[in-house]
Amino acid sequence: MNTRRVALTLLLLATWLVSWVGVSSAVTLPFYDDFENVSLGSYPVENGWKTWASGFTAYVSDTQAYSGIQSFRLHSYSYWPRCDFVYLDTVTDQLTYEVSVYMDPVAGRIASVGLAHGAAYQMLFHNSFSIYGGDGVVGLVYFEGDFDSPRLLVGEFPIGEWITIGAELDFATQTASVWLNGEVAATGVPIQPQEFDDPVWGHVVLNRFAVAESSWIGGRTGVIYVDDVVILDSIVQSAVEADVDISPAKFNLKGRGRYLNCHIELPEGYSVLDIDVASLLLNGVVAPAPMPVSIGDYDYDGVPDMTVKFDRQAFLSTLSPGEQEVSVDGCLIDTTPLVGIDFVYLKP
Ligand SMILES: [Ca+2]
Ligand SMILES: [Ca+2]
Repeated sequence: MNTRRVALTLLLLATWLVSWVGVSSAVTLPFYDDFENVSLGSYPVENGWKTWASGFTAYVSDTQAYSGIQSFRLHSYSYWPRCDFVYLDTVTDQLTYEVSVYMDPVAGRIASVGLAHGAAYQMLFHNSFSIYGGDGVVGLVYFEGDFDSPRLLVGEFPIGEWITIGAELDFATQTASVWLNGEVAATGVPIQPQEFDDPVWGHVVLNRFAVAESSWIGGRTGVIYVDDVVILDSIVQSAVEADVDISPAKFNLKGRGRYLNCHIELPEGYSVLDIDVASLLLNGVVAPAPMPVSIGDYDYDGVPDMTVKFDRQAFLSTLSPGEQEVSVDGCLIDTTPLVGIDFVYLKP
């Protein structure tokens, strides 16, 4: 089964997890919010969130959490939804979002998650998920893309459990892949373009990402919790896992040698000739030395490897004494991400 887990990929690319809000009112992409940095009981304004429909309340709570101990709690009011959003600083040709949602276990709940635009008193969702509490036991998740296509049943889930929903929107082809709890439910789903003319609302630009509790319809109120919001200005490609061997494997601060060797093998179906050498980083910061790479089979296992040289001192400055994991990441020439790890020892 094809799977997607943006959050896991993000952990591998952890360097920018703090790229929150700039001085403008829009959030920069990639955007990530786990609501752990917000004071309990406060509105997450510092992370870029804005209120569209005030419902009853919205604040960061520790009643439920998907990550850490806090999440964003939205509570609708009778006859009035609760809707909160972030402005996106750019509307790109590709956009991925993933969100974890917990719905309060009462029948009849409705939540919306996705791109949106504000019109009159409503926030209209597009390329978005609708989550229904159903009978309070089994919930249903739908995705709604372009206006002409029927909504898509993404899957069911047990009420009382967190779900993680996500979509990769490719505006160039006007199609999406959507998933629930890491399982891809559909690909090639027709979607609305990032800008279009609506017969009622005029020119619409999908530059907001919104979440809403909407079971206010009919005078009820409801609660949802939202956590681990991820918005990327690209489509996440599954990374190629490289087999990495750093030599030497033991380092001494007083040791000699200007360079170290990093041997990289790729899984079957990939060629080391396709590695974008300039994209490689050791421990997220050390770029390859300006030396030619070599292709061979240094470990005689029949699998071709590429040997890339890195500056030894620059690498040592990223180490701490003892045994430790070292990361290698980068991409192939076609931009497919590449990740790998090895272990080295630094003599204390
Ligand atoms: Ca959290
Ligand atoms: Ca080899």
